[in-house]
Amino acid sequence: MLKPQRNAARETRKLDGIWQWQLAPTGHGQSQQWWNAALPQPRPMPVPASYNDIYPEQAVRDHVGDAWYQTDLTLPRGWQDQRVVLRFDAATHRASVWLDDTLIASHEGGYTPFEADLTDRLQAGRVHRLTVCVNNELHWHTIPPGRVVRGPDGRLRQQVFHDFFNYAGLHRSVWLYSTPRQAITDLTVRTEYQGPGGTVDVQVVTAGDAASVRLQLLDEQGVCVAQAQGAQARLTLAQATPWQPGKAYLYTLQVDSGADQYRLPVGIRSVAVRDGQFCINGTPFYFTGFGMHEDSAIRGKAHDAALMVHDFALMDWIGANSLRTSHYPYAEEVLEYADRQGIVVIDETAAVGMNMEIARILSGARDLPEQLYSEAAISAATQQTHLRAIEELIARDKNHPCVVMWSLGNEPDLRPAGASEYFLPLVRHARALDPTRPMTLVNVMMVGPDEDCVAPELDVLCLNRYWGWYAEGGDLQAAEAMLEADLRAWAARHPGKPIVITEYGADTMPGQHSIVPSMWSEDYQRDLLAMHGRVFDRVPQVAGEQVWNFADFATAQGIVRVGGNRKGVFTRDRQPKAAAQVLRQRWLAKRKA
Ligand code: GCB
Repeated sequence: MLKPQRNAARETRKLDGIWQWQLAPTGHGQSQQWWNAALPQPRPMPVPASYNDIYPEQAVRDHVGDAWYQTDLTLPRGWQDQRVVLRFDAATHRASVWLDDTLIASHEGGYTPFEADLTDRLQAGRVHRLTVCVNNELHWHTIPPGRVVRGPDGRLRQQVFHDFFNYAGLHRSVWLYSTPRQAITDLTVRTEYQGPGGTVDVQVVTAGDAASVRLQLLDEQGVCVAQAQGAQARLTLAQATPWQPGKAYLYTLQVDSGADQYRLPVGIRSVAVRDGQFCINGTPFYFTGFGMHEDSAIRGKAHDAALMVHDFALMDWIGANSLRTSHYPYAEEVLEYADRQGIVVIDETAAVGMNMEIARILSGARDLPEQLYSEAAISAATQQTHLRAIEELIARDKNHPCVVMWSLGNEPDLRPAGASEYFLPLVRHARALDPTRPMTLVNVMMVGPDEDCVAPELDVLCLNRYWGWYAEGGDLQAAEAMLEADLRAWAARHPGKPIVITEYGADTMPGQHSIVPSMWSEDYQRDLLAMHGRVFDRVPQVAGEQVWNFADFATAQGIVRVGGNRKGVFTRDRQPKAAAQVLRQRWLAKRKA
């Protein structure tokens, strides 16, 4: 799916700003047909934003159900003869959209875009009413899964099985954009770098005449270095400048179909797993960086350009070369920026929380179903939602050079019966959609190397490890031995597969100090991360380290969280904890090596 853009053939208009907004129980507004008129008792709500922290009210923060949004929509001058599309970059977790009294779109999944074609629906000079109902409920068949229960006082409560706050709303931009009627509707590029040359395979989907499509590849100076005619072509460069981690080079693919145009940044690079190493452009790559979250005060999960640029600057400062979009697809702007900055991305679906042991701890629920993979829990319906989530992720992000691996999910329990029947078809489907990128499914500590039934099908073993925190807490000496034995067992069981530690860390209260190893202190986090670095250096199969987490982030309330998850190397307002300096020394040294 192509991101809207402005060029000689296309226009864009963002509908971001202050919308009318009102909460309602699930289905209440539908039964009263709230799209037919102004919302009954609206309040102002910024878009994009999570609505949860905008008003200081528990009923808003912990709302379970629908959130209605409304604004005006007019056809911009000069768009009458164009194809006109309305696009939501993200509505969490699902949405229905009405133009005046007509339902024009519905979408499931909180972190990928969806569109409605409004061609010939908008009348010049008329003010149309745009109404959106966003629902935040998570159930067993949704991605991520969750459960809505009724509390003793009769109110609904959302139980989440994952460790981040269930922020909801219109999290990303809303666009109206125009294209010519014979539009370019999709574009796929696949690149290979074989120094000094490279290739760019292009496939264009257009409603117009495919034969008249003209492709030009421009270098950063705007000089055309390769061209071809037709909707499918290979562009070959005898001399190519590769896209490299920390040293991004972006060509521009200019597609001209006669009627329509599109300009796509293209990084020429190869990704492959070879001889147990993760190779970018044929050179072994070692991941340094973080599992992140889209999370900040007040705006919650909304995309914010200032925060993003600042976060990337902090990553550069600390020597990070990569991030994982834990635990859902991030805003496309993040991937575009990573493309430009040369930051390597592991791109993850929102499949997090398929694990009863963790769900019990995080949700406090004592009556969860006994069988994880069953009709009562993670079922064939969940698998269908998951499949669509994978399709939408790949459709959106396939052209980003920064994306070097797909992560199909985080920490599912793979021990119970039904796990391989659930996951293996997903791995195979994802591979068919994109055979060019390695595939992973992030492993949880409790599933050992012999129990992980999906690992044999994966290219890279991504392991989340909490030695020194959830196990051997406070005892770094024991943790060091356990971690090393653990990694060596994985290396022995799965030779030839690179291991990336995608999580390790310790909750840390800034300002807390201790001379002897003490959990929650800054000193403990610093020493725990340093200990992990020593172990990683001793296990040759380790191909990367991503600390959990970049910054402190909001979670549901509970007895294991103090004002959220505190494993950030930075605080939620992006101040460094003591561990930041230790990581910086290690990663800058690796960057130089
Ligand atoms: C994990 C999860 C992550 C949690 C983290 C923690 O294994 O993948 O979502 O936030 O542990 O801090 O417990």
